[in-house]
Amino acid sequence: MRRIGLALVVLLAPLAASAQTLVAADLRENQSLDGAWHWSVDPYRDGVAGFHGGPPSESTARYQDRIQADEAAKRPTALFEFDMQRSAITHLPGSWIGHAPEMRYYQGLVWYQRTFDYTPTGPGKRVYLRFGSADYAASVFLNGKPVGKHVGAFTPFAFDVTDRLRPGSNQITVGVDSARTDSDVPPPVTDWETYGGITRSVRLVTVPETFVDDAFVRLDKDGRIAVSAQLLGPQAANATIRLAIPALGSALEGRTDGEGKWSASLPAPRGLKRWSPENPTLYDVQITAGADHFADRVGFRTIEVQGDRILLNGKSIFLRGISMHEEELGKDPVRAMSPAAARALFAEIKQGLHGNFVRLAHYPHDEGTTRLADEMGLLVWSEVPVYWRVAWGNPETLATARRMIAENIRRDRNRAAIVLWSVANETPVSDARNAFLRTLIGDVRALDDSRLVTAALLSARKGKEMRIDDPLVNDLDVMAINTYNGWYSDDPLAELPSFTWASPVTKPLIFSEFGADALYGYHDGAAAPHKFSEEYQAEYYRRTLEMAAKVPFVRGLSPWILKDFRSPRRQHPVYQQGWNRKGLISETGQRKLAFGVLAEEYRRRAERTGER
Ligand code: GCB
Repeated sequence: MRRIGLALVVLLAPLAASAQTLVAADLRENQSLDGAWHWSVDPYRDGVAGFHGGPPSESTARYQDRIQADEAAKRPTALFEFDMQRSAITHLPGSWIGHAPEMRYYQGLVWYQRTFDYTPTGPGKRVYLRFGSADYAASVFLNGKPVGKHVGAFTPFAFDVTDRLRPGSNQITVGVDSARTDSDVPPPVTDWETYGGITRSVRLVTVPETFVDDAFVRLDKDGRIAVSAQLLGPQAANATIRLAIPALGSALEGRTDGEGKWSASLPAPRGLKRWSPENPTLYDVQITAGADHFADRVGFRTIEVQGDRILLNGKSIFLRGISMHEEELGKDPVRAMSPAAARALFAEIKQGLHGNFVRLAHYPHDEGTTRLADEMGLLVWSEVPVYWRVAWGNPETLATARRMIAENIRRDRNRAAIVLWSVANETPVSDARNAFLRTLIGDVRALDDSRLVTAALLSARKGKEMRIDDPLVNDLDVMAINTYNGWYSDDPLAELPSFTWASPVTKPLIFSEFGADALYGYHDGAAAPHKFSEEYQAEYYRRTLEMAAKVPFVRGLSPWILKDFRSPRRQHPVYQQGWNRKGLISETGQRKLAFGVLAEEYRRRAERTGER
């Protein structure tokens, strides 16, 4: 059990509601709670437990439903050692590392509070309080009462608060704790910044009492449009339910089973325009059940593997990609990835690099980002932060990873752009790790049989022979390898093209990472340029691309990385200053020389395959 967990879970146990994902909640009727919130730092977690354990005292429990100043005026002897209503104000979503200079390296508990007005929508409705995500563990209180808790930084969660809301002013308090232990996912050491706090939108979402909680609509392997829906609520069982795609003239009607589930399919109409990066056609999809009208925008395409090729809509495709963290452009990012911020980065990939693919590393990104990929026509690799030193033998860790992967897939499986679910990144082979990852792979396949499963693996090396000798390749559809010869090794760059790759199976391979740091503006005109210069990075790209072009089963590339990103591990005072400099653009968006090298490679590839 995590540190803040214990006291809080005990406190919440009788009242905690289980969290719902609420698929396509961003398109439902909602009241945004983004904007101004008070915040208060609580490094010793006094708001969670008293100093001898047990519940916190009145003087420290931040979530009490009262105005401290009024209370203090009424009771001269009342003691409060906090005052949320007079604490500093910030704008959410966005990590606390930008709230104040002293918060820059803070990892721990922070409390947030705001009030909002609520007008009851009448009977027959339910209201959910939904967070896009909170990093890492969040405990939510409404009008002084606990409503639930969520662990994991990158997936949404929603609590039914219908009975907790009151007409007029309501008070919401959230304790967010960013500290992670070795049994968390990801564990404490990563190569990116922990953006503690509420980094995605908070909304009140109103639905009818019985509503479509989950709906998965896709083109299945047999070329049929398939739907699987789940109703929730008192009328969920044996209910009439309809699917309509008006622009295609398609409609289906059926009945849910005793558990509120409905699955059906219909032949894809002739007029269906398949989704692709060149023609990212999306259709309005509606599901009606009782009083509920569920809406989503869905693209239809197939993705499959044949031998060592990847087929999109039955046609072989090469993934011209790049990796990306969830970090907006600018000198002081706070992981506030608005649609505009995501669009600016995607434009660099689509128009700048002539790319058709993005690896959204190393965790689920904002749902607005994956929606944008659907709209702009960028194929997506989506992953969970099962990264480096995971506690493979710990059943709680496995449970966390399984929940994360399920939350991610449920949230996003209507996004045609997503073609690959990845279960892990750079995890050394062991029996415990293999078993852990096989469980995740099984979960992915059970939740979504319309996409490909991959994982970024390590490779073995003997001289210039590179081998993929990870038993997990047998379980994956697509192999992926991160390779850094010439950066983390001192191989001369001129030798990289003569490296060879051998695979134990006939499957497509993606080089899911390769890269070299370069400080924008640092030039080295020497014949053998130094590491960290733009020239070294450009030459590294030329030579690595040459090598990749010689491997016949390479079907995609997502080099590391589009933009320089914050990483506390990277402290070279001249070149890094807390940033991983492997970006093709700097943190403020200036293109380095290597950007042009990759853009030219992708332009030529796209021209050759007639994809532009
Ligand atoms: C990797 C990791 C990535 C790092 C990168 C690097 O292999 O997957 O998270 O940031 O290397 O820059 O070393």
